[in-house]
Amino acid sequence: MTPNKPETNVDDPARVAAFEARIAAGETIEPKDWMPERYRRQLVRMMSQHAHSEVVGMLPEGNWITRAPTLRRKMSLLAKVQDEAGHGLYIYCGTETLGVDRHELIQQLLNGTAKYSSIFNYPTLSWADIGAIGWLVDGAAIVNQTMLAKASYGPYARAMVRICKEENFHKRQGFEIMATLSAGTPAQKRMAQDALDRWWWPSLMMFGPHDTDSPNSDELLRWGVKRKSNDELRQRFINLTVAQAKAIDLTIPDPQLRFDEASQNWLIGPIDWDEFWRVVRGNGPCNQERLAARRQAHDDGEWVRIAAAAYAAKQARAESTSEAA
Ligand code: FAQ
Repeated sequence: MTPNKPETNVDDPARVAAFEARIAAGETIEPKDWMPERYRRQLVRMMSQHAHSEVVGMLPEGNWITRAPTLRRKMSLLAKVQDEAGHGLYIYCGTETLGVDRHELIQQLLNGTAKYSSIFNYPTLSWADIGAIGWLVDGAAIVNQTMLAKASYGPYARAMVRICKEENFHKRQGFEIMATLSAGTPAQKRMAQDALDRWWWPSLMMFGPHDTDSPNSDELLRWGVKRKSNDELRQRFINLTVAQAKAIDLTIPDPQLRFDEASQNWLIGPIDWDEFWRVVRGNGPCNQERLAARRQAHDDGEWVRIAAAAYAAKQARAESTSEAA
Protein backbone atom coordinates (compact mmCIF):
# COMPACT_ATOMS: atom_id res chain seq x y z
CA MET A 1 0.00 0.00 0.00
CA THR A 2 1.25 3.48 -0.81
CA PRO A 3 -0.93 5.79 1.21
CA ASN A 4 -1.24 9.43 0.38
CA LYS A 5 1.65 11.36 1.79
CA PRO A 6 0.45 14.69 3.13
CA GLU A 7 3.82 16.46 2.79
CA THR A 8 3.91 15.87 -0.97
CA ASN A 9 0.23 16.43 -1.46
CA VAL A 10 0.17 20.07 -2.51
CA ASP A 11 -3.30 21.23 -3.40
CA ASP A 12 -2.64 23.07 -6.63
CA PRO A 13 -5.86 24.36 -8.20
CA ALA A 14 -5.46 22.41 -11.47
CA ARG A 15 -5.19 19.13 -9.61
CA VAL A 16 -8.14 20.01 -7.39
CA ALA A 17 -10.19 20.82 -10.50
CA ALA A 18 -9.25 17.50 -12.10
CA PHE A 19 -10.09 15.70 -8.84
CA GLU A 20 -13.49 17.41 -8.63
CA ALA A 21 -14.17 16.52 -12.26
CA ARG A 22 -13.59 12.86 -11.40
CA ILE A 23 -16.03 13.13 -8.50
CA ALA A 24 -18.58 14.86 -10.72
CA ALA A 25 -18.22 12.04 -13.26
CA GLY A 26 -19.08 9.54 -10.50
CA GLU A 27 -15.61 8.00 -10.32
CA THR A 28 -14.44 6.38 -7.11
CA ILE A 29 -11.30 7.71 -5.45
CA GLU A 30 -8.85 4.99 -4.43
CA PRO A 31 -5.99 5.11 -1.90
CA LYS A 32 -3.20 5.63 -4.44
CA ASP A 33 -5.06 8.38 -6.32
CA TRP A 34 -4.17 11.99 -5.77
CA MET A 35 -6.59 13.78 -3.47
CA PRO A 36 -6.70 17.21 -1.87
CA GLU A 37 -5.22 17.22 1.59
CA ARG A 38 -8.47 18.62 2.95
CA TYR A 39 -10.42 15.67 1.46
CA ARG A 40 -8.00 13.25 3.11
CA ARG A 41 -8.34 14.99 6.47
CA GLN A 42 -12.11 15.12 6.29
CA LEU A 43 -12.19 11.39 5.60
CA VAL A 44 -9.82 10.60 8.46
CA ARG A 45 -11.95 12.75 10.79
CA MET A 46 -15.23 11.18 9.79
CA MET A 47 -14.04 7.60 9.41
CA SER A 48 -12.14 7.58 12.69
CA GLN A 49 -15.17 8.98 14.54
CA HIS A 50 -17.21 6.26 12.87
CA ALA A 51 -14.76 3.49 13.84
CA HIS A 52 -14.65 4.74 17.44
CA SER A 53 -18.47 4.76 17.51
CA GLU A 54 -18.63 1.13 16.49
CA VAL A 55 -16.15 0.15 19.18
CA VAL A 56 -17.67 2.25 21.99
CA GLY A 57 -21.10 1.14 20.73
CA MET A 58 -20.36 -2.38 21.92
CA LEU A 59 -20.42 -1.24 25.56
CA PRO A 60 -24.10 -0.41 26.21
CA GLU A 61 -25.19 -3.71 24.65
CA GLY A 62 -22.31 -5.80 25.95
CA ASN A 63 -23.61 -5.10 29.45
CA TRP A 64 -26.73 -7.13 28.61
CA ILE A 65 -25.20 -10.30 27.14
CA THR A 66 -25.28 -12.12 30.49
CA ARG A 67 -28.80 -10.88 31.21
CA ALA A 68 -30.50 -11.69 27.87
CA PRO A 69 -33.81 -13.44 28.67
CA THR A 70 -33.37 -16.53 26.45
CA LEU A 71 -30.54 -18.45 24.82
CA ARG A 72 -31.73 -17.33 21.36
CA ARG A 73 -31.64 -13.67 22.41
CA LYS A 74 -28.22 -14.18 24.00
CA MET A 75 -26.79 -15.72 20.82
CA SER A 76 -28.18 -12.90 18.64
CA LEU A 77 -26.85 -10.22 20.96
CA LEU A 78 -23.44 -11.86 21.21
CA ALA A 79 -23.24 -12.03 17.40
CA LYS A 80 -24.36 -8.41 17.08
CA VAL A 81 -21.79 -7.08 19.54
CA GLN A 82 -19.09 -9.09 17.79
CA ASP A 83 -20.20 -7.62 14.43
CA GLU A 84 -19.79 -4.10 15.81
CA ALA A 85 -16.17 -4.90 16.73
CA GLY A 86 -15.65 -6.11 13.15
CA HIS A 87 -17.14 -2.89 11.78
CA GLY A 88 -14.72 -0.87 13.86
CA LEU A 89 -11.83 -2.91 12.48
CA TYR A 90 -12.88 -2.53 8.81
CA ILE A 91 -13.15 1.21 9.25
CA TYR A 92 -9.84 1.56 11.10
CA CYS A 93 -8.30 -0.37 8.16
CA GLY A 94 -9.95 2.15 5.84
CA THR A 95 -8.33 5.05 7.69
CA GLU A 96 -4.93 3.37 7.29
CA THR A 97 -5.33 3.63 3.50
CA LEU A 98 -5.27 7.39 4.10
CA GLY A 99 -1.83 7.27 5.67
CA VAL A 100 -2.71 7.32 9.37
CA ASP A 101 -1.77 4.73 11.93
CA ARG A 102 -4.74 3.29 13.79
CA HIS A 103 -2.79 3.35 17.06
CA GLU A 104 -2.67 7.12 16.81
CA LEU A 105 -6.46 7.22 16.37
CA ILE A 106 -7.06 4.78 19.21
CA GLN A 107 -4.86 6.90 21.48
CA GLN A 108 -7.05 9.91 20.63
CA LEU A 109 -10.12 7.92 21.67
CA LEU A 110 -8.51 6.76 24.90
CA ASN A 111 -7.21 10.18 25.87
CA GLY A 112 -10.63 11.72 25.28
CA THR A 113 -9.71 14.01 22.37
CA ALA A 114 -11.63 12.06 19.69
CA LYS A 115 -15.34 12.21 19.07
CA TYR A 116 -17.67 9.23 18.77
CA SER A 117 -21.42 9.10 18.31
CA SER A 118 -23.40 10.85 21.03
CA ILE A 119 -25.88 7.97 21.16
CA PHE A 120 -23.53 5.66 23.03
CA ASN A 121 -23.41 7.94 26.05
CA TYR A 122 -26.89 6.97 27.20
CA PRO A 123 -27.54 4.16 29.71
CA THR A 124 -29.22 0.83 28.95
CA LEU A 125 -31.63 0.52 31.88
CA SER A 126 -33.80 -2.43 30.83
CA TRP A 127 -33.86 -5.31 28.35
CA ALA A 128 -36.18 -3.23 26.16
CA ASP A 129 -33.28 -0.81 25.65
CA ILE A 130 -31.51 -3.56 23.71
CA GLY A 131 -34.57 -3.74 21.46
CA ALA A 132 -34.64 0.04 21.11
CA ILE A 133 -30.94 0.18 20.21
CA GLY A 134 -31.30 -2.44 17.47
CA TRP A 135 -34.47 -0.89 16.08
CA LEU A 136 -33.60 2.81 16.36
CA VAL A 137 -29.81 3.09 16.59
CA ASP A 138 -29.02 0.45 13.99
CA GLY A 139 -32.03 1.69 12.01
CA ALA A 140 -30.58 5.21 11.97
CA ALA A 141 -27.14 3.81 11.15
CA ILE A 142 -28.58 1.96 8.13
CA VAL A 143 -30.24 5.11 6.77
CA ASN A 144 -26.97 7.02 7.17
CA GLN A 145 -24.65 4.26 5.96
CA THR A 146 -26.69 3.18 2.93
CA MET A 147 -25.84 6.61 1.58
CA LEU A 148 -22.21 6.28 2.65
CA ALA A 149 -22.02 3.06 0.62
CA LYS A 150 -22.12 5.44 -2.37
CA ALA A 151 -19.40 7.70 -0.94
CA SER A 152 -16.68 8.81 -3.32
CA TYR A 153 -13.86 7.14 -1.35
CA GLY A 154 -13.70 3.49 -2.40
CA PRO A 155 -12.43 1.78 0.79
CA TYR A 156 -15.03 3.54 2.95
CA ALA A 157 -17.89 2.90 0.51
CA ARG A 158 -17.03 -0.80 0.20
CA ALA A 159 -16.82 -1.23 3.99
CA MET A 160 -20.30 0.29 4.22
CA VAL A 161 -21.80 -2.28 1.84
CA ARG A 162 -20.89 -5.15 4.12
CA ILE A 163 -21.62 -3.24 7.29
CA CYS A 164 -25.13 -2.33 6.11
CA LYS A 165 -25.95 -5.98 5.47
CA GLU A 166 -25.03 -6.81 9.06
CA GLU A 167 -26.84 -3.75 10.43
CA ASN A 168 -30.01 -5.02 8.77
CA PHE A 169 -29.87 -8.14 10.89
CA HIS A 170 -29.20 -5.98 13.96
CA LYS A 171 -32.19 -3.82 13.24
CA ARG A 172 -34.47 -6.82 12.79
CA GLN A 173 -33.46 -8.44 16.06
CA GLY A 174 -34.09 -5.13 17.84
CA PHE A 175 -37.46 -4.61 16.20
CA GLU A 176 -38.44 -8.17 17.04
CA ILE A 177 -37.58 -7.60 20.72
CA MET A 178 -39.71 -4.45 20.74
CA ALA A 179 -42.62 -6.13 18.91
CA THR A 180 -42.56 -9.07 21.35
CA LEU A 181 -42.49 -6.83 24.43
CA SER A 182 -45.19 -4.56 23.04
CA ALA A 183 -47.48 -7.56 22.47
CA GLY A 184 -46.65 -9.00 25.91
CA THR A 185 -47.91 -8.26 29.43
CA PRO A 186 -48.83 -4.67 30.39
CA ALA A 187 -45.51 -4.41 32.27
CA GLN A 188 -43.57 -5.56 29.20
CA LYS A 189 -45.42 -3.10 27.00
CA ARG A 190 -44.63 -0.27 29.45
CA MET A 191 -40.98 -1.31 29.34
CA ALA A 192 -40.95 -1.10 25.52
CA GLN A 193 -42.67 2.30 25.53
CA ASP A 194 -40.28 3.61 28.18
CA ALA A 195 -37.30 2.53 26.05
CA LEU A 196 -38.76 4.26 22.98
CA ASP A 197 -39.39 7.39 25.08
CA ARG A 198 -35.75 7.54 26.14
CA TRP A 199 -34.06 6.55 22.84
CA TRP A 200 -36.18 8.42 20.31
CA TRP A 201 -34.66 11.88 20.61
CA PRO A 202 -31.03 10.73 21.03
CA SER A 203 -31.50 8.59 17.86
CA LEU A 204 -32.56 11.66 15.90
CA MET A 205 -29.44 13.45 17.17
CA MET A 206 -27.24 10.75 15.63
CA PHE A 207 -27.69 12.44 12.23
CA GLY A 208 -25.82 15.49 13.50
CA PRO A 209 -26.84 19.15 13.78
CA HIS A 210 -29.30 20.79 11.39
CA ASP A 211 -27.80 21.50 7.97
CA THR A 212 -27.60 25.20 8.79
CA ASP A 213 -25.36 24.36 11.79
CA SER A 214 -23.27 21.65 10.14
CA PRO A 215 -19.83 23.11 9.28
CA ASN A 216 -18.60 20.02 7.43
CA SER A 217 -21.59 19.22 5.25
CA ASP A 218 -21.03 21.57 2.31
CA GLU A 219 -17.53 20.25 1.66
CA LEU A 220 -18.51 16.60 2.21
CA LEU A 221 -21.49 16.93 -0.14
CA ARG A 222 -19.39 18.68 -2.78
CA TRP A 223 -16.83 15.88 -2.65
CA GLY A 224 -19.44 13.15 -2.71
CA VAL A 225 -18.55 11.75 0.70
CA LYS A 226 -22.03 12.56 1.93
CA ARG A 227 -24.77 12.04 -0.65
CA LYS A 228 -27.57 13.48 1.46
CA SER A 229 -27.54 16.11 4.17
CA ASN A 230 -28.01 15.51 7.91
CA ASP A 231 -31.61 16.79 7.81
CA GLU A 232 -32.55 14.82 4.71
CA LEU A 233 -31.37 11.57 6.29
CA ARG A 234 -33.00 12.38 9.63
CA GLN A 235 -36.30 13.00 7.83
CA ARG A 236 -36.03 9.71 5.98
CA PHE A 237 -35.44 7.88 9.26
CA ILE A 238 -38.42 9.61 10.91
CA ASN A 239 -40.75 8.71 8.02
CA LEU A 240 -39.70 5.07 8.14
CA THR A 241 -39.81 4.77 11.92
CA VAL A 242 -43.17 6.42 12.61
CA ALA A 243 -44.86 3.73 10.52
CA GLN A 244 -42.90 0.97 12.30
CA ALA A 245 -43.90 2.31 15.75
CA LYS A 246 -47.55 2.27 14.70
CA ALA A 247 -47.19 -1.30 13.46
CA ILE A 248 -46.14 -2.48 16.93
CA ASP A 249 -48.55 -0.18 18.75
CA LEU A 250 -46.00 2.11 20.38
CA THR A 251 -46.25 5.89 20.59
CA ILE A 252 -43.54 8.25 19.34
CA PRO A 253 -42.84 10.56 22.31
CA ASP A 254 -43.47 13.82 20.48
CA PRO A 255 -46.77 15.66 21.00
CA GLN A 256 -45.98 17.88 18.01
CA LEU A 257 -45.51 15.01 15.55
CA ARG A 258 -47.77 15.52 12.52
CA PHE A 259 -48.04 14.37 8.94
CA ASP A 260 -47.53 17.10 6.39
CA GLU A 261 -49.56 16.32 3.26
CA ALA A 262 -47.67 18.80 1.10
CA SER A 263 -44.24 17.27 1.66
CA GLN A 264 -45.49 13.78 2.59
CA ASN A 265 -43.23 13.95 5.64
CA TRP A 266 -43.79 13.37 9.33
CA LEU A 267 -42.75 16.64 10.98
CA ILE A 268 -41.36 16.62 14.52
CA GLY A 269 -41.13 19.09 17.39
CA PRO A 270 -37.82 20.79 18.26
CA ILE A 271 -34.73 18.72 19.03
CA ASP A 272 -32.92 19.67 22.25
CA TRP A 273 -29.61 20.75 20.75
CA ASP A 274 -28.30 21.88 24.15
CA GLU A 275 -28.51 18.27 25.25
CA PHE A 276 -26.80 17.12 22.03
CA TRP A 277 -23.81 19.46 22.47
CA ARG A 278 -23.56 18.63 26.17
CA VAL A 279 -23.22 14.95 25.27
CA VAL A 280 -20.84 15.60 22.33
CA ARG A 281 -18.61 17.71 24.60
CA GLY A 282 -18.24 14.88 27.10
CA ASN A 283 -20.97 15.67 29.64
CA GLY A 284 -23.65 13.12 28.77
CA PRO A 285 -24.99 10.57 31.25
CA CYS A 286 -22.35 7.92 30.49
CA ASN A 287 -19.40 9.60 28.73
CA GLN A 288 -17.01 9.03 31.62
CA GLU A 289 -18.20 5.47 32.20
CA ARG A 290 -17.77 4.59 28.51
CA LEU A 291 -14.24 5.97 28.29
CA ALA A 292 -13.24 4.30 31.55
CA ALA A 293 -14.56 0.95 30.24
CA ARG A 294 -12.71 1.41 26.94
CA ARG A 295 -9.44 2.24 28.72
CA GLN A 296 -9.84 -0.76 30.99
CA ALA A 297 -10.52 -3.04 27.99
CA HIS A 298 -7.46 -1.62 26.21
CA ASP A 299 -5.25 -2.25 29.25
CA ASP A 300 -6.68 -5.73 29.78
CA GLY A 301 -5.97 -6.56 26.13
CA GLU A 302 -2.31 -5.62 26.28
CA TRP A 303 -1.12 -9.23 26.69
CA VAL A 304 -3.06 -10.16 23.54
CA ARG A 305 -1.31 -7.43 21.53
CA ILE A 306 2.08 -8.52 22.88
CA ALA A 307 1.33 -12.18 22.06
CA ALA A 308 0.07 -11.29 18.55
CA ALA A 309 3.21 -9.22 17.84
CA ALA A 310 5.46 -12.04 19.11
CA TYR A 311 3.61 -14.55 16.93
CA ALA A 312 3.89 -12.30 13.86
CA ALA A 313 7.64 -11.88 14.48
CA LYS A 314 8.02 -15.65 14.82
CA GLN A 315 6.14 -16.21 11.55
CA ALA A 316 8.28 -13.61 9.78
CA ARG A 317 11.48 -15.30 11.06
CA ALA A 318 10.20 -18.69 9.90
CA GLU A 319 9.35 -17.28 6.45
CA SER A 320 12.75 -15.60 6.03
CA THR A 321 14.52 -18.82 7.11
CA SER A 322 12.56 -20.91 4.59
CA GLU A 323 13.21 -18.35 1.81
CA ALA A 324 16.95 -18.42 2.57
CA ALA A 325 17.02 -22.25 2.49
N1 FAQ B 1 -22.26 12.47 17.86
O1 FAQ B 1 -20.56 19.24 10.54
P1 FAQ B 1 -21.27 18.10 11.15
C1 FAQ B 1 -23.62 2.98 14.64
C2 FAQ B 1 -20.05 16.35 15.40
S1 FAQ B 1 -22.37 3.92 14.01
C3 FAQ B 1 -21.07 13.06 18.10
O2 FAQ B 1 -22.66 17.84 10.71
P2 FAQ B 1 -20.37 15.72 9.81
C4 FAQ B 1 -23.57 1.50 14.47
C5 FAQ B 1 -19.23 16.18 14.13
O3 FAQ B 1 -18.30 15.15 14.27
C6 FAQ B 1 -22.77 5.58 14.50
N2 FAQ B 1 -20.60 14.08 17.35
O4 FAQ B 1 -20.38 16.77 11.00
C7 FAQ B 1 -23.82 0.86 15.76
C8 FAQ B 1 -18.60 17.55 13.99
O5 FAQ B 1 -17.49 17.66 14.87
P3 FAQ B 1 -15.95 17.88 14.32
C9 FAQ B 1 -21.76 6.50 13.98
C10 FAQ B 1 -21.36 14.47 16.32
O6 FAQ B 1 -19.22 14.85 9.98
C11 FAQ B 1 -25.10 0.61 16.19
C12 FAQ B 1 -19.67 18.48 14.58
O7 FAQ B 1 -20.54 17.66 15.35
N3 FAQ B 1 -21.95 6.72 12.58
O8 FAQ B 1 -24.48 3.55 15.19
C13 FAQ B 1 -22.57 13.87 15.99
O9 FAQ B 1 -20.54 16.45 8.51
C14 FAQ B 1 -25.32 -0.02 17.41
C15 FAQ B 1 -20.47 19.19 13.48
O10 FAQ B 1 -21.28 18.25 12.75
C16 FAQ B 1 -21.09 7.45 11.87
O11 FAQ B 1 -20.12 7.94 12.38
C17 FAQ B 1 -23.02 12.83 16.82
N4 FAQ B 1 -24.21 12.22 16.62
O12 FAQ B 1 -21.72 14.88 10.03
C18 FAQ B 1 -22.74 0.47 16.54
C19 FAQ B 1 -21.41 7.57 10.39
N5 FAQ B 1 -23.09 14.49 14.90
O13 FAQ B 1 -15.47 16.56 13.82
C20 FAQ B 1 -22.96 -0.18 17.76
C21 FAQ B 1 -20.40 8.39 9.66
C22 FAQ B 1 -22.20 15.45 14.56
O14 FAQ B 1 -16.03 18.91 13.22
C23 FAQ B 1 -24.27 -0.42 18.20
N6 FAQ B 1 -20.48 9.81 10.01
N7 FAQ B 1 -21.18 15.43 15.41
O15 FAQ B 1 -15.22 18.33 15.56
C24 FAQ B 1 -21.36 10.67 9.47
O16 FAQ B 1 -22.21 10.34 8.67
C25 FAQ B 1 -21.18 12.13 9.83
O17 FAQ B 1 -19.91 12.29 10.41
C26 FAQ B 1 -22.28 12.68 10.80
C27 FAQ B 1 -21.91 14.11 11.20
C28 FAQ B 1 -23.63 12.68 10.12
C29 FAQ B 1 -22.35 11.84 12.08
